[in-house]
Amino acid sequence: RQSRAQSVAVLGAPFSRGQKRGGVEHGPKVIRDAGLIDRLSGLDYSVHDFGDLNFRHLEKDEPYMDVKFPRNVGGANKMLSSAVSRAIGAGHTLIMLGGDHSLAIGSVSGHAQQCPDLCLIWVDAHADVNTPMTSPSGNLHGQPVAFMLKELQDKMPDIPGFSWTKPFLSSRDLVYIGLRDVDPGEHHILKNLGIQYFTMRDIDRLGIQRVMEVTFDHLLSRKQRPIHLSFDIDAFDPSLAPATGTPVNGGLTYREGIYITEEIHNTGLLSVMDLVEVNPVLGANPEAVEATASLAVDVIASALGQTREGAHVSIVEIPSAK
Ligand code: B3U
Ligand code: MN
Ligand code: MN
Repeated sequence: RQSRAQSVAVLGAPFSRGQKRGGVEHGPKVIRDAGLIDRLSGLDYSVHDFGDLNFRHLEKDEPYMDVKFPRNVGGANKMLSSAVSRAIGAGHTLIMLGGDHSLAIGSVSGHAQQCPDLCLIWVDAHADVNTPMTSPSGNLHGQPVAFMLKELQDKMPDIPGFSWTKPFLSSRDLVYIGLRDVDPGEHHILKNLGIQYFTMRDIDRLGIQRVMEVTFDHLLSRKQRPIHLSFDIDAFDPSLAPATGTPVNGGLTYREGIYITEEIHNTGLLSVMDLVEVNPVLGANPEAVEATASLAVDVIASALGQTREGAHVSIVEIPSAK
């Protein structure tokens, strides 16, 4: 099919310093082990697995104010940003496998270097828009969006490790879906900047179909432009995605999650997708880890065009009986 991007790149980012729990750096491995590459190849893409980035660990990395591991997070994201920019420049649709959600700083900024008019759909239980001053934890995976937003520029201190990046996104170019654990400072930012967001309560009220309609209306009605989908696996209900660092009850059902990615695929505009926060160490047993990783593969495949109704791209004719 002519309208489909023919080439998908997969890039692993085994990184966990955006939060305190070890194990999320193994996300890329368990998602690949759950069959990601074969699933994407089966969708008639040419799949380029770029492997995993090799992040340098910096021993000396004192907290800055309360911000943990600023130089490690900054350095990893700088490296990721250029890798994403290169892949998009080469014409691939890119799947970035985390790692924790601080990696979105590099992923979205690298994407924006090539596509300055991109819009961002953030699917997450959390808003991840704390500034270093509002953050209750000091964890950078709760702050990536604050690094991107132009409107927060003068609220952000100069954090060591981040001199390479500048805010590049307007608050009107961002939509959240799935929120249910928002800190007071974050809520103030959402309201004050007039950011479009859909909490789980909004999904209860409107239904996921209407939520996606309003999302695209908000982001695409003036012009068609590349979509960056940043998907935190903890957007799903913990019964479906138990192997993650900060599960919150009352999350997306399987069908709501898949509907989101199906609709994003149907726009024909998906350019980069992050899939983050799968932490195999936090699964209660191997089954919990496999369920979470296999859900990650399902939601990626769906974003790239796997349908529930099936498809017959490789079948030209009904096989003849004679
Ligand atoms: N909002 C809290 C908790 C949190 C954010 N993102 C995750 N957890 N995964 C914070 O630390 O900023
Ligand atoms: Mn997140
Ligand atoms: Mn989250």
